Amino acid sequence: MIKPLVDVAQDFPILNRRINGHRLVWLDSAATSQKPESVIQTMDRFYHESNANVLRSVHTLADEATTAFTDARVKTAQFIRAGRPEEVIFTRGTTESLNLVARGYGDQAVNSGDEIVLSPMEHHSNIIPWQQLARRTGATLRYVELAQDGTITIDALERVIGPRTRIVALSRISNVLGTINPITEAAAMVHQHGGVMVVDGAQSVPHEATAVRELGADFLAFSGHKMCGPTGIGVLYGRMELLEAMEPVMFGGEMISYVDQETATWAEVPQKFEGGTPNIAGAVGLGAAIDYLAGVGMDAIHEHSRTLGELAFETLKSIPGVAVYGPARPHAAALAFNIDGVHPHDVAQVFDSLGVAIRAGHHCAQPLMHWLGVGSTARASFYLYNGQDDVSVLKEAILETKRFFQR
Ligand code: 7TS
Repeated sequence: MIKPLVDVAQDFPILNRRINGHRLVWLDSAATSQKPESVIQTMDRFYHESNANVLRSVHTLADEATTAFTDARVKTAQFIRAGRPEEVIFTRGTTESLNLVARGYGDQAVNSGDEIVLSPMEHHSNIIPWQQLARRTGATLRYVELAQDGTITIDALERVIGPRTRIVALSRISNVLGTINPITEAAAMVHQHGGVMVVDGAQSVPHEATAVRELGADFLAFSGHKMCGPTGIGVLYGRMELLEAMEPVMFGGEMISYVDQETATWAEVPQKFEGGTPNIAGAVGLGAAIDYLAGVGMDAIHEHSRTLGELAFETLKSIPGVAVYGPARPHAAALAFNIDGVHPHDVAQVFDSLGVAIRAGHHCAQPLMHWLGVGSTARASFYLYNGQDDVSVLKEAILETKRFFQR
């Protein structure tokens, strides 16, 4: 019996809620995770006791707030094994981080005739910034071909990565198929041609131990809210020499060194990219989320997510009239499926009546929906507060949905 990794009732008060007369079963963590009590309390304490703006004033609260904010950056850097804290730039989330790379790095490094390599399984936020970059520069987008089970093979990477490739941008883990992509191999190929590897870690950083340099990531984007942290805070990691060469894209207070009426010079990295008052409480909350995840252990979380993902895959595969997408194994914590003859939105509606929260739709991955040949899917996703019970509830909810629509 696979149990949740944590004391759910104590750590996640929201999961004690009852929805439509049933225990809330949260199978929508790929959209956003629930927040542990420790994160909620840390943010509460920050606003109750230490709130002030950071990196400017010298009074006691400013000092406390600045220390808390700076500590959060240090914790985040250690969590992904960055070389130094300054390689962590705080953003609003994965979307903003990827836009920042495409603008700040892409506009300088990419020229007409260059190629940007993506995959059809990318989230829209790892496609559209590159489409826009290609438009601005005259570069070409190339898509790696997916194998039948939705995986990316080394051969397929070799076919698209070449001397013209300036950027390869791939998710480490798909938010729809649960595929775990061969980033290290892709990075080695693009590095051979002098290009850079951009990793969308929105689904992977919450679920596996991340070591950016071993992974081969030159840039890594992720969001706090999918890893037990608050919304509105995210990270762009970048290798220091790339960040130093990169242009800022948000201009204003705190990102400058010297300003006169006509010109300005930039502050050092990371302040250069963090114009304006940052999301201080968000960063502090992210620090608390990292403490919480590290306390449980990222290797244990990875094992748990994979075990539940694979169990759910097998369980759903054995139900007649249910299509399950993505590889059997390794299968990460997100699982897309359809029930024959029932629209995914109707599936989600019946599930909600049973207290089960899933997402239905295109999951911000329309090119992947085209590749799958469907308009949309239902999706269940798991995290450390889910257990085998929840896989059983998922199966029961599917059987109930089938009965409901057969009546
Ligand atoms: N990349 C991936 C792989 C994602 O799963 C998401 C969010 C993003 C980027 C964007 O992250 P954001 O925090 O900037 O919004 N994915 C989902 C999802 O699957 N359902 O809701 C949001």
